Amino acid sequence: MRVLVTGAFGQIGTELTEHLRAMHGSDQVMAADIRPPRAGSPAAGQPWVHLDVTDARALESLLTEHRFETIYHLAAILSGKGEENPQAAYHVNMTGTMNVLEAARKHGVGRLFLPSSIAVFGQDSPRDMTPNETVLRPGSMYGITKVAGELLLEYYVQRYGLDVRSLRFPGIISYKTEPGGGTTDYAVDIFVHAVQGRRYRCFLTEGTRLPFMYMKDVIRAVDALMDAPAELLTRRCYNISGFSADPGDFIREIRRVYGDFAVSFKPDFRQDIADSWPRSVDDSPARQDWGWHPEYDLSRVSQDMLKHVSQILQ
Ligand code: AKB
Repeated sequence: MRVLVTGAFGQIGTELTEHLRAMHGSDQVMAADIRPPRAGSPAAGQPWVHLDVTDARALESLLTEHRFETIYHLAAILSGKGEENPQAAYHVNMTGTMNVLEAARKHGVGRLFLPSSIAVFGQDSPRDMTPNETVLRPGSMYGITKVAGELLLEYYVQRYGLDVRSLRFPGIISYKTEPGGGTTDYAVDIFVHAVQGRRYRCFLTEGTRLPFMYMKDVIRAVDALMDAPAELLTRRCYNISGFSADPGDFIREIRRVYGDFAVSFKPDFRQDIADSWPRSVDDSPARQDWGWHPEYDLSRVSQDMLKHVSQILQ
C-alpha cells in the first residue's frame, strides 16, 4: 500500500479516496475510518480498515505493517460539532494530528497532507480578502485545533524535514457525501431540500457571506499542492477559495435554475462562528506558487449540484 487516507468516509475522504484509487489502483490506497461507510456511499463495499486516530498504538502498528509513501490525514471534528463537544474536538483533532505526525516521522513517510480551514481566522483577522499571513486568533475550538495543527506541522517540517502540506479549506460543496457537522453545511442541505421540494430552514442569516469551493476543485487543489515541487512552496499552509456567497445568493441561483422553493431563516450558535470567519480569502500565494485557479463558481456549482442531487434522489 502506498497511500493511507484517514477519515476516509467523510465528505472529502470519500471522494479523495475514490480519486486516489482511480489514480494509483485500489490495492495501493488504504481507506481508514472509525466507522464503516454509509450504505449507498461510493465507498460502500470497498476495502477499509478500522482506525481511531487518537490511538497512537493502532497507528503505529498500521504504519509498521505498511510502508506508506503518502498520508492524507482527514479525520477531524468540524466547527459545529466541535462547539457541541469542545473536549472531543480537542482530543480528536489535536491528539489525532500529533499521532499522525509522529507516526509519519518515525516511519519515514514521504509526504503528508493535513487539511486546515478558514476557521483559523477570528474576529481580529481582516474579513475581506483575508491574507495568507495575518492574525490567527479563532474563537471556536475547531479553529484553535486547526491553528495548533498548522504550527505543529510547520514544526515537523523545520525540525524533522517531514514534507507536510496544508490547505485552509472554505466551506466545501459536494453531492456524494454530506458534510458532517460544519458551519458551512447549509450550502449542501439547501440543494437537497430544493430538489426534494421541502422548505429549508437556514441556520445562518440570508446575508452571511463565506468562501466556498466545489469538491471537484478541492480534489484538483489537493493534487496540485501534493504534486508541486517542494522548492516552489513559499509556505506550508495556503489559503484557498473558489467563490464567496451568502445563503441569499444560493437561493437566487437555485430559483433561477430549478424553480421556486421555500426558505426561512433561524440562525443558531453557528451564526457566531460564521460571523468570525472571512467573507472572502486572498489565495494569491496558492495561485502564484503552484498555479491554483478554481473552475467552479456559484452558477456552475448550482447547475452541477442540482443535476447530480436530482439523479441521486430519483
Ligand atoms: C466547517 O464548517 O466547520 C468546515 C470548515 C470551513 O472548515 N466546513
